[in-house]
Amino acid sequence: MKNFKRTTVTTALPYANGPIHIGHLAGVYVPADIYVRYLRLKDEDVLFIGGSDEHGVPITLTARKEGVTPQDIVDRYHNIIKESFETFGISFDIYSRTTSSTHRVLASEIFKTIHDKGGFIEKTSEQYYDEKAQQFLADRYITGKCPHCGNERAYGDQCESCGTSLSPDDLINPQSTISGSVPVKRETKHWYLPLDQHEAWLRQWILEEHKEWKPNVYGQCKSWLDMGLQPRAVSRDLDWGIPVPVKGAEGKVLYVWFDAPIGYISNTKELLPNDWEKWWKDEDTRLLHFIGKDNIVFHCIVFPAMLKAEGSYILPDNVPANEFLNLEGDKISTSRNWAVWLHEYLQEFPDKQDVLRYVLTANAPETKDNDFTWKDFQARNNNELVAIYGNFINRALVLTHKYFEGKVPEMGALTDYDKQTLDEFKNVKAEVENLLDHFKFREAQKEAMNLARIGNKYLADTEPWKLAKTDMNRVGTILNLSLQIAANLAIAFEPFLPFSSKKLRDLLNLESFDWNKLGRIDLLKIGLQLKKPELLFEKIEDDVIEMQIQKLLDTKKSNQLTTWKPEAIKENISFDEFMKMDIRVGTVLDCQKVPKADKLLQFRIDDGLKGRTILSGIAEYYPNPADLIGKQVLFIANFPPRKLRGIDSEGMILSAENPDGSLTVVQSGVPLSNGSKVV
Ligand code: B3M
Ligand code: ZN
Repeated sequence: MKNFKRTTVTTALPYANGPIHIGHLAGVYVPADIYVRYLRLKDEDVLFIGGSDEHGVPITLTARKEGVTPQDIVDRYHNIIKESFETFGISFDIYSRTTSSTHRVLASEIFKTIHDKGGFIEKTSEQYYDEKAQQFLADRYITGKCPHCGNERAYGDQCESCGTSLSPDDLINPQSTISGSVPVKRETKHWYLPLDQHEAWLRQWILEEHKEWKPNVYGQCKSWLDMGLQPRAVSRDLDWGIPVPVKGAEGKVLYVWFDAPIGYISNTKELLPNDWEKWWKDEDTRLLHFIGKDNIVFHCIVFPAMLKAEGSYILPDNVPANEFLNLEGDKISTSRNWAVWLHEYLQEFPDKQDVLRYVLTANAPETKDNDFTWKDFQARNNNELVAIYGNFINRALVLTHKYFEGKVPEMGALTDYDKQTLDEFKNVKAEVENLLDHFKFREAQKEAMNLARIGNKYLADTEPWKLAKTDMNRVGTILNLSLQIAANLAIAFEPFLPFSSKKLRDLLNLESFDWNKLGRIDLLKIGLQLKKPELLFEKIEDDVIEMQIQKLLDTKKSNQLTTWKPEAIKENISFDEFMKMDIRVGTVLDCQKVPKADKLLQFRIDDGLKGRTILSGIAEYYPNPADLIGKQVLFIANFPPRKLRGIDSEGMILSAENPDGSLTVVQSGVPLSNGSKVV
């Protein structure tokens, strides 16, 4: 690899259209933060850039729905998101936003430069226009019938019912969501980035010169390139965004995906007004984009083509994109509220940022989609952070306080076992480095945890508490070595678990702290006073986890209710067939569970005649069957009698099926005579 002088690290700019969740953190921000912290610990020159993406149609839709301005929406979410990142220790050098004036100016300048160099093509096409509202309609602003599934409220870009991607022209009976009127086609001019003209160098640059990119990234680029690139519109007819800065572009703004990646550069410029260029224009700078897999094409193909067309910028050296994180087996979804929101996590698990960071890295979706479950969260906390890392640190500190008044004891002669332990632990630095250098964060964290395992095992095997009566020199050596391992852990875990590392560093009074010291056993000087032990991690109890699981179950239930639709109607029947059925009204005289039959309820019904017994398989939905006594129900009276569990059942009680599959007995809402026919 080339020897770079500095590294610019960017993370995808989240849309300021909602808070962020664990999927964002796992896929983009935690890995990027680990990497940046690692470089900083090695004393390398690195800049970590983040910010909110504040343009685009969805933000205008949210604003319209709430009756506020798009600026109100982005102000609200920018601040929530920024705060979440800060609290989780995502150590940006700057977290700014694409509504900043610096950004507006720079994005316009870059557009103009490309424009003046002839880097765009202009094309006129027909698009839907709302004559009443006097504006062109973004795809999302048009609804109509989906040609695939018949859903009447499909959007111009997608049918949310069957998931098909659509274009507005596919919709049957299109309607404007702004005025409700039927939109008409009108000509409009737009600027396009002719990606087809960039294809040759992109092929060479990615497919030949960047074979080291992660297979998921390289593979996606290859399939885009193999399909052949098309010109892409970089302007839109919209009133929210950065105005297209050329003549004849009134009412048009830059497409959000044109301005958003420029946000990386403008945020750098905002931070370093006089010194930003070397981070973006110097060939000795290594540029890295951390993103999720849905953004690969924009970062590997579109943005590089923009930068190339502009002419003065460097291109990314790597784009370590991740796959997606699922939640308890289902895709994370904002609209279905299927997510663990960071601000909510912090309320429910205050000060446990590192636990989430740890679990998300341990399960990072680096090579395939992965699943977050609360049980796994609990297990990793209790069995790894508490039982291995925390336990080791606590024992080393407690024993030092017990036998040496909390002062680092002298190290005597090392035994073979000590040397063997040291050998194991000496490799850790090189291995963690190698893994981090290749963006293999989960493996790297596992390796750091191994260091804790080594320490934990060392203390368990040497049992210094048993030697205290006979050989204090030996106890001193064991504890010295253990404390040195603890100091190493504080360094090794700093990129992953910065809060715990800081705490551990304080406990150990560890002054000098950098990556290059990793692997050494002279980090703590003899006689150094340590602080009183404090737990690094706490056990998480079952009831806390059950509560989180219940919360998700509740969400699932309410989603089922809101997305539920009645089944399609069955085939027609004849009037005669209907007349054959004898449905009657009756009052429940008695209702109880049939002994030893989980599902059956036994009803005694007053049918206006001699009365009858009916069994019904609904016991699981009626924990208190007696509640039904006195209610008037409907039953099929001419159902052939049959024996169930030795009881004659004479008919069938009518129940309705609920969205969750449970059954409820249909009751008459008005008093009727028992035995009345339903016709
Ligand atoms: N806001 C999309 C997303 O959040 C977009 C990323 C922009 S990165 C320049 O997935
Ligand atoms: Zn559909």
